[in-house]
Formats: sequence, structure tokens, C-alpha cells
Amino acid sequence: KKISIIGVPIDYGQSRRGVDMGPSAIRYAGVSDRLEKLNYVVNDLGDVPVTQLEQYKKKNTDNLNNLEQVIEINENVAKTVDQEMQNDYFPLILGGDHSMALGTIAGVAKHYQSLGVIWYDAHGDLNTNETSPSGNIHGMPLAATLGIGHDRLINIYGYTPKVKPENIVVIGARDLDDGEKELIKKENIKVYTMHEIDRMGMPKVIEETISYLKERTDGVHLSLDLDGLDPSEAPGVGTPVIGGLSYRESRLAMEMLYESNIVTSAEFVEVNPILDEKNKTARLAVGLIGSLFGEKLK
Ligand code: DIR
Ligand code: MN
Ligand code: MN
Ligand code: MN
Repeated sequence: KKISIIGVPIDYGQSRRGVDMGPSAIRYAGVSDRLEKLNYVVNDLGDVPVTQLEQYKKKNTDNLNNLEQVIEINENVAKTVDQEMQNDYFPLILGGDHSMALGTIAGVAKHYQSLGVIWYDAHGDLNTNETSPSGNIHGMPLAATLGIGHDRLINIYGYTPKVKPENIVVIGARDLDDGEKELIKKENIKVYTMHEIDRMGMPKVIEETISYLKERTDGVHLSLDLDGLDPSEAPGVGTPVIGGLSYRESRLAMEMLYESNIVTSAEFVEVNPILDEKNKTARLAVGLIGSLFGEKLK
């Protein structure tokens, strides 16, 4: 099996600088070696081009911060991901703030009749420019893939919608805005908040997720925001929320997903080495990537 690694050094989708160095941090933590040890052919394409201005000035359009940069970068992300899929490479995309999911899902979704998405995150990322308290686009990509939100965001790569609401499973949510809660109810989106995960346990949550998605999808994109994990273990993220998932639970989730063989593309996002402790969060991401691709404990 062949894997393409694609870095997206974007930090325009949120307010804390440094997350553009996430792809480097994950590479430094040894992601390629880890996958090669598992006998994959690994093709690291380097980073999608991103113009970084050391002192950039935030511009706000319709309550969307840095809209033009986010759009431009994501058009490139979509094109690159699309090409790699056409060449039969599994796209493994490293971030970068979560606004990059606009591009990854745009590139992936056209390859499937009915793409599923697992959104592993403390947040729903289901805001629109109308509901967002921050104007930060990393809080909007999941809504945009459903075709909900600003025209420019929903039409990335020239089509909308990318994903059906019943094909989404959110895991780890514990910080949802009012507008996001309304959207979840309105569209009946499947969400396992920390409450459900604590009650049911991760094994049951992932078993249900797998059988739910197997019934209705022909491919599954895993979008894993490192802030889904607890900040005590993953401190290198821009918007930490206490009460999160442990590394142990998350690794089990990845192992179960590997066994199910449903995941067809994946991204690991929001690693910010500037806010981290000795690259702990990137190393943790590499551990999860190892599990997702079949690393065995014995
Ligand atoms: C908040 C924070 N819901 C917003 N979102 C974050 O700005 O839309 N997403 N941190 O990752
Ligand atoms: Mn997110
Ligand atoms: Mn998040
Ligand atoms: Mn985010």
C-alpha cells in the first residue's frame, strides 16, 4: 500500500501563530520512518505552498478572518489530494489549522458516491460566518463540507455539498457553540460528546461508528484534531479544552479503525510546536498514525 504525505503549513484559520510549523514537527517526530517500518511505500510530497507573512495583518470579510489566504491555500490542498488519490496513494495530510479540511475533503469527496467523515475533535467546527463567535475559519470546515455557510467556503474546488449530514460522526466534542448545537439538532448529526464516551466507553463508541459508517458510506475520511485529546497529554494545540480523550483511548480507537479497514484518507491537524512541550504533541500524533496504519503492540 502506498501513502502520500502532504503538509499544509496553514495558520490563517485561527488566532495563534505557530501551527504552520505542525507538519515539520510531525515529520521531525518520525512519521515517515514509522510508516516505512510497517512496509508502506511512503511518498512525502512536502508542503502545499503557503505564503507566510511574518507580521501579517488580519483582514476580516463577512466575519471570516483571512478569507482570501484560506481559500487560495485550500484550492491547492484539494488539487494535490485529488491527484494523489487518482494515483492510488492514500492521502495522509498533516496540519496546520483545521481550516485545511475544507481542501482535503474537497479533494477526497469527489472520489466517492457517499463519503463518510469521522471528526475527532473537542469542537464541532460546525459554525458558519453567521454563528461564529470568532470569525476563525477553523471553526467552520465541517459545516462548509455539508454545504452550509459562506458561498466562498462551501464552493471550494468548484462543487457543493461534499458530504451528507448523516455520513458524519463527531467524536470527543466538549466545546460546542450555540449555533453548532442548533445545527447538530437540525441536521441530526451523530455526535459522541465526552458525556457519551465516558458512559459507553471508547470501544463501544468506535464499534458503533464503524457499523454506522459501513452501512452508508463507500469511503471514510478521518479528520483528527489533536485538541480532541486532553491537553495534559497534547498541550501543543491552539485551543485546548480540558476533559478530553486520553492517548490510550485514542490509540485504541485508531487500532480499531485499522482493523475495520474503513478509513480511506486521514489528516492530523492543529499541532502547534510553539505551544508544545518538547514536541510531545507531534510525537503523540505519530503514535496515533502508527496505530491507524496497523502497528501492533506484540
Ligand atoms: C470556536 C472554537 N468554536 C470557534 N473553535 C475551535 O471559534 O468557532 N475549533 N477551536 O477548533
Ligand atoms: Mn478542529
Ligand atoms: Mn478543535
Ligand atoms: Mn481548530
